[in-house]
Amino acid sequence: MGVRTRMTESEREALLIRLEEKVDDFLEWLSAFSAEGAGVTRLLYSPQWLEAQQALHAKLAGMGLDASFDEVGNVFGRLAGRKPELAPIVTGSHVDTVVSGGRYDGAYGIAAACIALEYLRDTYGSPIRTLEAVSLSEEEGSRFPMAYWGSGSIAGERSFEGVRGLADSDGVTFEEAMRSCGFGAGSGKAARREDIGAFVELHIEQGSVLESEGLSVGVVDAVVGQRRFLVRLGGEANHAGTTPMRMRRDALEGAGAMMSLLRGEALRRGAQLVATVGRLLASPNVPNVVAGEASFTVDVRHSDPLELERFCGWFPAAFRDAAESRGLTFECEEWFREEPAPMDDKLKERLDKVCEELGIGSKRMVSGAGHDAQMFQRLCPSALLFVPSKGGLSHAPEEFTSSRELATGVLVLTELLYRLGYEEEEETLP
Ligand code: HGY
Ligand code: MN
Ligand code: MN
Repeated sequence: MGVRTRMTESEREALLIRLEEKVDDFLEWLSAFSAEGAGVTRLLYSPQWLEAQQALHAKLAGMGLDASFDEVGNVFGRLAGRKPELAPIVTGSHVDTVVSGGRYDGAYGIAAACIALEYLRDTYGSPIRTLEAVSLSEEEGSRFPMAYWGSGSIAGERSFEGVRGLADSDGVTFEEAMRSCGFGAGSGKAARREDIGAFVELHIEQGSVLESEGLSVGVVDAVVGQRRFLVRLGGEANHAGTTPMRMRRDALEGAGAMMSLLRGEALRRGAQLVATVGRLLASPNVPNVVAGEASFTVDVRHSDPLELERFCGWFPAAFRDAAESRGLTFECEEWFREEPAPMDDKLKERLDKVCEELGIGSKRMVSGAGHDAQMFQRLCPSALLFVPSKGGLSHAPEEFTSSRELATGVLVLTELLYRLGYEEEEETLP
């Protein structure tokens, strides 16, 4: 019944060529909604973000889907099922990006969702069970010290209360930015949902496992756990020329020493543990002044919650010792925590089967990157599937996945949605 049994090899090849073109055009179009500079920058509630969400809303409506916003700015395109009483299947990803990111992270899952729903509707008409494409408002945590705002609001893991008082690096508050785009409490349809039957996210791998093994699809077993921290060091700003080395309280040098400690211990704890300092600020940040203040972020990940806990118990104590030996004040604040999230077993088995029947090379794998699917997994059975990233590169303008690899991912997603939406009548999924 699905893509495989319905198509000859040449028909499938023709479909893949069509999908290649559709995905490339969609990503080219969406990547234009970006701030100036290298790569794609589309931060939550920025002008580029708003233009993108409004354009996606219009595109979904133009495809004949029932397009809508919710109160936090998630955009949905709904393909109504013949049995509205059956729980809908939602598929999509996040529209926001990191600063100077690539054009695939998040955007690809949105493109795939739209293209899959359009293909299924045009080929098979209305599904039995409602299918929804979603462009989630935020996942990265790039603008405000909070992440998964879109999926977290749907899953009930984020709230307007929880973001009160947050501000970006320019001092713009979350509330101001959200209201400036017309969103916020009472602005429209509630974001919180409890009716979703299953969620499926298609995403680039952002690593090099699939490419190195020559495979087309990764079926994610689990998403690693994450902890994110902000470390603040206080020393004494002083003259770079007249302050003897032993009399300095140099916050920037202290930060450097702590980063070396972090790297050394992370290497010692094995490949599964990753620890990153992605943002470093120094003050007054001028060449001829010993830095009086420094702050930096720490991002730690592991698939084993115990290992994650152990490492995040170790580094603050080690940093405090390093600060004290330098006469620095030390503060360490955890602002983000996500536990490791296993994906739904039955959906994983379905995806294995789809890949096997379509003759597409796939494997089970752990995701080192966080994804919206791990938030939805708290709400409903969720699945996450990957396509290869060239050189394992991501969160950079050079991020790349070939058209054929992108199209193959869409084919697998479409087949899964066909089986869930057109073949399933049972009340419970998946
Ligand atoms: O940082 C991550 O893991 C994801 O790209 N937000
Ligand atoms: Mn992503
Ligand atoms: Mn990302």
